[in-house]
Amino acid sequence: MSFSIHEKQDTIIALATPQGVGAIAVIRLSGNNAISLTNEVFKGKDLEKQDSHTIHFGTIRDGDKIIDEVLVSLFIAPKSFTKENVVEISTHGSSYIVNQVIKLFIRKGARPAKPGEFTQRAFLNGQFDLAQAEAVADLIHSDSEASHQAALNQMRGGFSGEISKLRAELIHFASMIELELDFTEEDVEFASRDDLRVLVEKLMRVIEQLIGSFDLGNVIKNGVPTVIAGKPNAGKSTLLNALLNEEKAIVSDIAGTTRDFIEDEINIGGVIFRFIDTAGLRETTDTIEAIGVSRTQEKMKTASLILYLFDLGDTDMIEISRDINKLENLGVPFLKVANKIDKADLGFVDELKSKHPDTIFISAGNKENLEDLRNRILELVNLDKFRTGNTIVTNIRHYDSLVKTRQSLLDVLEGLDNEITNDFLAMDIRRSLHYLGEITGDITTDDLLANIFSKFCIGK
Ligand SMILES: Nc1nc2c(ncn2[C@@H]2O[C@H](COP(=O)(O)OP(=O)(O)OP(=O)(O)O)[C@@H](O)[C@H]2O)c(=O)[nH]1
Ligand SMILES: [Mg+2]
Repeated sequence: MSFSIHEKQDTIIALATPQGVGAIAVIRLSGNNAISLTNEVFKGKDLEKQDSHTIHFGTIRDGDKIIDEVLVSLFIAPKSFTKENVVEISTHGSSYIVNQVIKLFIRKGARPAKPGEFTQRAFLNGQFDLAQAEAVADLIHSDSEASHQAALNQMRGGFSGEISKLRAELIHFASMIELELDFTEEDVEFASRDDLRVLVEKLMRVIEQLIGSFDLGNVIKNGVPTVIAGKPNAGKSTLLNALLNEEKAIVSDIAGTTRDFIEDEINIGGVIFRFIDTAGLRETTDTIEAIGVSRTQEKMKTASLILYLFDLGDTDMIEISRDINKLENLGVPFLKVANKIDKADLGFVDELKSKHPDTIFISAGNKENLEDLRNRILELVNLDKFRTGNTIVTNIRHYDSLVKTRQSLLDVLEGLDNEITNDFLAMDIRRSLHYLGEITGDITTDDLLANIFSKFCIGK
């Protein structure tokens, strides 16, 4: 999907609200002719004589036939989202009406918008930079407080503003150094190497911090991968179901019930956790169960958090200590969760409390003490960063460009240390500028744009 010059001038139309029945539906048009086209089918005031940011009541007519009574909002270029003429038509929320109105406009010369085309136009017309445009998509798709915050920070300027500023300073150095190349005979220095180093080091600090935020960002966007692991029959599937409030996984008293892993998302305190119920860990001769067990071990390695679940009536202290030891060696944060408190031996519970005071006692079957478990899970994930409004990188594309920027900045620093010739120094700086520009959209290719905007939904 790339746009020809001609397509960029079309007036585009799409439903901006979700498909289906609702109280109202909003149809959006953008382009030079958005207002004149609407005027052709609208009976009410003459829209071409109205001010920007005004709303008008009237009817949409196909010839003599009234399709609907509507409200038309006008946004005259450049004071609109796309910086083009924009019209928003609020109709009654029936898909029949919406289809009739859109068809009518297409007959009059508008064109159905492609996915993300409104946002792409906004970007191309300088409404915001690329990182902000991508944040619009994230914002629409965010389904938890945490991902919403991250997207909002990014959309409102976030890190791209700071990067743009530093990039502009670096451009200045690049051109000074390139200028020196023209004066090789004379021994002139337009760009202070010390100042350049200070700037590059400052950039490095910003970049490092952003790179560091990516792990957290990723977790916020995709959910914290949390594996429930333990022996067969510990109650792992029961716990998953209890947390989900839904009978998602099969529960039975047959050891080895779960073989493939089952996962689902749960929102705890505004953070999405991706819970993964796994095959119980034991030595087994059953081939399929054995595959399940090895998958469990793989999942545990990549998890952000493990809930180590054991049956109080079926696990002795030696086993528990051995399992905990293994988990500590694995290096993934974990919680010790003792299940089936409802039928536990109280002596054993006391012993466990003194040996492992941080154990959480629950009954998955009776949904007992799950609130405590949820709180402890939330505590383990350090989310203070996003709450303080810090910028967090959630986008793999940005991460990739940041890592490449870091490398080329390191090359610049190394070049300064080794007093390499100006032409090489200029090249390393240009490379850093290129990768920085990829983040803010100062450097774009059609492929890159197509890739980003095709992920949007139509109407956005
Ligand atoms: N009394 C009691 N029974 C429970 C509790 N939680 C689970 N059970 C029972 O323990 C048995 C095993 O539960 P599952 O959830 O299937 O256990 P699992 O860990 O998923 O087992 P596998 O999939 O075989 O690894 C079932 O009969 C559950 O009803 C609990 O809190 N109290
Ligand atoms: Mg199970």
